[in-house]
Amino acid sequence: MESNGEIESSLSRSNGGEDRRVGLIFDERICKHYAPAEEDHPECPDRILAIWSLLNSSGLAKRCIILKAKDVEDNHLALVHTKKHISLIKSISSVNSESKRSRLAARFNSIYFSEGSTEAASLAAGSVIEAAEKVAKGELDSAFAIVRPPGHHAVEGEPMGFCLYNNVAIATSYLLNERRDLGINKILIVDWDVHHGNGTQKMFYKDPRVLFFSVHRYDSGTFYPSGHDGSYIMTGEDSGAGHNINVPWEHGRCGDADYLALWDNILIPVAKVFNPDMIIVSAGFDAAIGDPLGGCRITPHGYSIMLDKLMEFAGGKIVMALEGGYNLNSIATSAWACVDVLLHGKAPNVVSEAYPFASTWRVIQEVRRELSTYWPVLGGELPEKTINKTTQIAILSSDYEDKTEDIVLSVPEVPTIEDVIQPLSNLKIDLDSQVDQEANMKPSWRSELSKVDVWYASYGSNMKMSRFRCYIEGGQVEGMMRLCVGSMDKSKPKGIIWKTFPHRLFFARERTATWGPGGVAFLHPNSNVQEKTHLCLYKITLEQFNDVLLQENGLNLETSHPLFDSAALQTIQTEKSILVELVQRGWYHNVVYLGNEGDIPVLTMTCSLSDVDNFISGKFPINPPCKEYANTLITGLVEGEQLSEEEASAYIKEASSKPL
Ligand code: Q9C
Ligand code: ZN
Repeated sequence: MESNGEIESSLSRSNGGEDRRVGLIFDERICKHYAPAEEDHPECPDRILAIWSLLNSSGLAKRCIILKAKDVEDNHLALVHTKKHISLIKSISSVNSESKRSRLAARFNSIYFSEGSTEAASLAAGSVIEAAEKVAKGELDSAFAIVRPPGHHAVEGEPMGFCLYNNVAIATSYLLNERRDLGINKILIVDWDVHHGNGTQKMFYKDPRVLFFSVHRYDSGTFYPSGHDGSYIMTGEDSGAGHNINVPWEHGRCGDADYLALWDNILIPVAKVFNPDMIIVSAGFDAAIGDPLGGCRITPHGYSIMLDKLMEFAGGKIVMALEGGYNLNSIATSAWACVDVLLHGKAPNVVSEAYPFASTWRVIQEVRRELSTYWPVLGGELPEKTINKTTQIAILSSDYEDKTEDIVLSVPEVPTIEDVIQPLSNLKIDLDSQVDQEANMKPSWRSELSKVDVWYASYGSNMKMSRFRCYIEGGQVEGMMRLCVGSMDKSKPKGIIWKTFPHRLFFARERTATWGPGGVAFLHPNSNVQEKTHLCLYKITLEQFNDVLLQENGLNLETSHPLFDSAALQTIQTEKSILVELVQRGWYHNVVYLGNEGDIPVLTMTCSLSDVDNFISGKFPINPPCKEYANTLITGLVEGEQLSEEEASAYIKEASSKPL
């Protein structure tokens, strides 16, 4: 038995004993596993340093119980790995030429070795065991093993996908097989790494004591580790039938709304029935927003809600083990958000305005159907009104407070790295050079997106050519209360055409910075055959489209990332609309795809469906446009030879008065 005294004495709480006992395992020796210098590998030692630095500088680490890493014992490795695999990993430290190690590593899928790999792998596996054992004993309420190399791709007989030993599987097996005395008989493994946990799945595929849940990008079996092991039809075998749950996203860009829909409609209901004695999280942070490999969009706040929802099980006995995650800022802030939840067991309560993708509901329904024979709680269709709220990818946002400006830009409640990492001085991340680059040169997204054409479809004041030109060339026309900066690329539209679309035009909000008091135009994001709205289409580049989107939402053009990139352009053609989360507080943050003109996609920007709900309920005001604004629209329609002046006035009047 470990002495409780040792742990108690290392406790130092900053908030009067309200914190739960959270263990953190960190050990610098784990940095001795690194890729050959010329490789510039994403799975690098800085990952754990970034997390550790932020936990310290933010003050969270000192509220936790810090534990040193422990080496794994051979017999514990042997619970899930073959003798051959174990001796391979152990042999690496004695292979002392880099070229020999490279040749050895090349025999495996996505693996590198350094001289210190043996030690790091041993410490990673040993630490997750240590964390799990202390939580099982009740010496800790929960723990986070900040370890690498990661583990969930490693299979019985070989390393794979940056993983040497399967750390989580080893700890799980250890508790279930070697420490029956601790009373942990059922373990839920939640693998939220963006990649499928193929190794872990295999190890417990027939084991009913383990409920393995993995949510990952699948992309029809093309996303790493590729193949069909990550399919939802893989539900477990023999007595483990039903105890393997895969949720395979069809594409990237999934964010908080998608993951929360999944939590609420699959994971949490099943966890209630399974009633685990402990939860082990394969906590990769490569589904985080900003990750270079994942392409998903979970915010730190999203992670905190996902984790918080798990806290109601097993008396909060949660062990987190780091897996992937390759953007240093993203993994540090995500880990920070998780530790914060472990400490007080409550995620900040924020109302979600966002809806999942249509494809997310599709996947959730498929998984529910597949598993409902094992988990009756998943039986029955989801309510129409739930699954109809779709198509928008987004993050959580707070309520609109300020209704007096076009945009309400306030401090986001999710801390950015700038909010929390600023005080870090001992961190060797090359943040500065990145910032310099962004300040001095045109970011590369601009030249990339300047090669792509889109039709930007306008239904408001931009129908008037001279007004729209302010967004391209910069300027201010009659009735406008402020100057537009214009786009970076000031070249004229390559074409202009008019079309009508079956979407409702309406006017809402109280006043705008540009036009003063009165509502501004919105297009209902959903189509309706009863409606016929005139839109003026400008053929501009995707780069210019981004600059229009930025200006419409009151943002600065000096942005290091596009709001709407080529991937978004791909996605929107199946999803119909995309909520641009970076401008979630802007009014025109919903980009809607209206079809193709020739072979060029037609895009417009409007409010989100949830805003429409708020306009209907009266939470946000509906208002006719002010005179100057209405006149701009009318002259736009007249100059464009779409309607006579009388017809145009009647058209605007109808849109301003007809109930939504
Ligand atoms: N074309 C983890 O996140 N990618 N592993 C290889 C080869 C490997 C990710 C791409 C990604 C492994 C733990
Ligand atoms: Zn991963």
